[in-house]
Amino acid sequence: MKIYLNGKLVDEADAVVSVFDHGLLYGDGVFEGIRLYGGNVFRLDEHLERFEHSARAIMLDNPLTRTEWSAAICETCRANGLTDGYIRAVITRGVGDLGLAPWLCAKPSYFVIASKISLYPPEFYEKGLAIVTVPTRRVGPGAVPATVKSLNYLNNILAKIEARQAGALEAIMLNDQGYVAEATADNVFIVRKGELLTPSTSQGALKGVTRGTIIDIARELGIRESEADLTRYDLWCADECFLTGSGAEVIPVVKLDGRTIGTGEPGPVTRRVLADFRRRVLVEGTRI
Ligand code: PXG
Repeated sequence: MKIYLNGKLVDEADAVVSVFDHGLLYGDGVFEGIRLYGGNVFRLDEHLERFEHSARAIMLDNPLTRTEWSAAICETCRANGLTDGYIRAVITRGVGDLGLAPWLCAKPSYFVIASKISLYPPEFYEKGLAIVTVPTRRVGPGAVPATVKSLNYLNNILAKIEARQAGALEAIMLNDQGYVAEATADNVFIVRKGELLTPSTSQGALKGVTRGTIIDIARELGIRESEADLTRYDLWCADECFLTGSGAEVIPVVKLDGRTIGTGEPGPVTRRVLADFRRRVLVEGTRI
């Protein structure tokens, strides 16, 4: 596998970063997870905009322009002969001292990995997931904003472990006020009386690219949609529920905290948006 590292393509074995890199020492950096479908990078511009915003929010110099990132991502896909896969773009604060001081890191490190990802076994797209709410919370707006896709995923990782300990594949995370924020690497939607509802970013949700795609799909299909403050009760008593993310795409949720959601099977609105999402990823995108 070829990796794009600090401006050039190198062999995987040579794609190494220093133990003094602050991305490793402190989780000081940002990333994007992007999908490639049939030789098209899905919503690349939106991912790169979020990437820029994440970097700006943590005052991290972005070493490449949007055009340069786009070229680097496409080049890495081509170099690996990929037509379908998962792309990870990362910027770290770079190599520094054993102290927090980011200003002592001379220059950011940056890289692109183009590979494969498989998140949930296919049968769960048919029958839906049974998930749980976990104790670990999404951070509030007073900390690093949840809209920053930073290299520190420990809250989400703890949530994932807690879900697994409860026998579930995924978790609902609440914010510090107890409102539903999102899942560990996915946004959450419910359907209530035909309307799609999803938490706003101010409740601790990442501004997911897939979430944005679902909102676009809903508008095109004439399905009412809006952002809403949701509690666990709203999810338990929803007609339908599903999660969205670049990895998971659109995955139905049929049970939360032991309560069956709706009929206990993926519902009609979920199936409709899932089908349209799958159609759309094949026709939209940036040719590599
Ligand atoms: N919330 C969080 C916390 C995420 O990390 C999403 C929502 C969904 O956003 P997008 O833009 O993907 O619709 C994410 C995305 C991985 C992986 O490597 C993580 C994500 C996406 C793809 C793969 O586990 N997170």
